[in-house]
Amino acid sequence: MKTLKIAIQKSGRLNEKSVELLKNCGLNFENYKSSLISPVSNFPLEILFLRDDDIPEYVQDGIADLGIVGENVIQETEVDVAYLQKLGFGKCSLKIAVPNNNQIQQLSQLNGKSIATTYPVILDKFLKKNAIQAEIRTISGSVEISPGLGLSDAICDLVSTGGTLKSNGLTAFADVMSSEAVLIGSKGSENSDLVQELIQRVQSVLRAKETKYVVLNVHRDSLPAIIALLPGVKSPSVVSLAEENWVAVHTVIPERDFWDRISQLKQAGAQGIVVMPIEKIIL
Ligand code: PRT
Ligand code: ZN
Repeated sequence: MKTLKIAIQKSGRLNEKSVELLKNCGLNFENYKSSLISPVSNFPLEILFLRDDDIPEYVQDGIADLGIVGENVIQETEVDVAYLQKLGFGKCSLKIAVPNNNQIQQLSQLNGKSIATTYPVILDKFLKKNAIQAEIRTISGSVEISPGLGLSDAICDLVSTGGTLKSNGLTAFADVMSSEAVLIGSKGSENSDLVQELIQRVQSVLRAKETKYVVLNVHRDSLPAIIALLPGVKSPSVVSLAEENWVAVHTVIPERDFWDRISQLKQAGAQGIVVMPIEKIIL
């Protein structure tokens, strides 16, 4: 059987979460910082540790069958790959920002101005789409200091907490793209059974992260009200308790509106609510 290869970031913001995701998929491998390649002992897969910028091309060229990388890097490198699954981590936005005291508040005011970025391809498309004629200054890092140094009027950079912009006296005023880590594959790789097996494992881990397992006790009289609060769950398990007329309800609740749902359940008579993480949900 062919051994698959998956490329992940060697070190940096996506490394830890990528390794954690693969381990949660039940894959056994050593995560030595020094090695470039690590075999998985219980699945026909090898893990390649690379710089994130190289991952899209490795996958496009089929050197790696799969990769985990930010959407921003995929768009910037303009590769032809298959998007297999959004992964919910590494979330950030590519934004245009200007010095706080600057009068620029609208895109049209960027006409004739210069913008420093490490994302010239994405920025160029964005400016063309919005009919803005601005000069793109491509630099390789520390974009946020360039207006202060007089190198550009504005910047276009990734933002997550906004702390970097703030501490450099910059304000974001336009969103160019939002990004998160995604699982990509070489074109056609999704037809492989092994790739499908891996995608299903990844999805079962992601699904589990989005939900919590909840067990609660309730008097039988309040049971219909409790069940009405659990839409989407066709038939929660209802187990009789030793105390007459009391039951335990087992169900799953989405992480999204978890606290609202729990307080509604309490108001409807739920007691002794126990919440547990779910490892995997296999459909
Ligand atoms: O060495 P290698 O080339 O592999 O890594 P790298 O240094 O190029 O990338 P790395 O590890 O910094 O980021 C990897 C990926 O993480 C990016 O391609 C994005 O998809 C994603 N990501 C998520 C981010 C951020 N959030 C982020 N905040 N990448 C970079 N930043 C930087 C940003 O450029 C700015 O300098 O963080 C600063 C802003 O952060 P805040 O929190 O202050 O807003
Ligand atoms: Zn990089």
